[in-house]
Amino acid sequence: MAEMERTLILVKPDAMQRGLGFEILRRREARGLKPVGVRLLQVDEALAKRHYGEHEGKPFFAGLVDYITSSPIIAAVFEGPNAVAAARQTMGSTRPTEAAPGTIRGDLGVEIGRNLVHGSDSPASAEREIGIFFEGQPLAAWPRDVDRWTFEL
Ligand code: D4T
Repeated sequence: MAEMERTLILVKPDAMQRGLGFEILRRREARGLKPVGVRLLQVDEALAKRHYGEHEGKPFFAGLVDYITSSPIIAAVFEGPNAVAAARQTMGSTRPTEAAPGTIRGDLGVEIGRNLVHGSDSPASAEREIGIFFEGQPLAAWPRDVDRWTFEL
């Protein structure tokens, strides 16, 4: 079996406003990834800047902070073999018009600044981002009866 990983998913404000929040989580769960943490929260400016720190100074940064703080979001942690790559693939390219059909962004989005969802881009980013969004909150390590039918255990 491939390395077991955890990844952070954010359902962004546009997806929440459009009633797509649980559809976006459902696609991860249906793929076989196991939810081990879920929160609904309002991101404030400080949290947005912590999460998107690598983009500070770029022309789209102010819009990005306004966007991510504009409505509540869902932060979720999913676990599985190759969870980071699987979640990124299910999400599609950052620019929705370049995202493959069948992906969340390819099926549901048109604008890069309204691209519905975030997923960690590496196991190291996932660890950092889970630390930001689930600080002090234990994740659930739970055995799922279908795990052996989904993962090569
Ligand atoms: P996130 O981080 O939101 O999951 O998106 P990606 O990992 O797919 O893409 P990213 O880090 O390169 O970009 C972060 C975020 O900034 C927005 N953005 C990006 C934008 O509004 N205009 C731009 O030109 C770029 C490059 C979209 C995602």
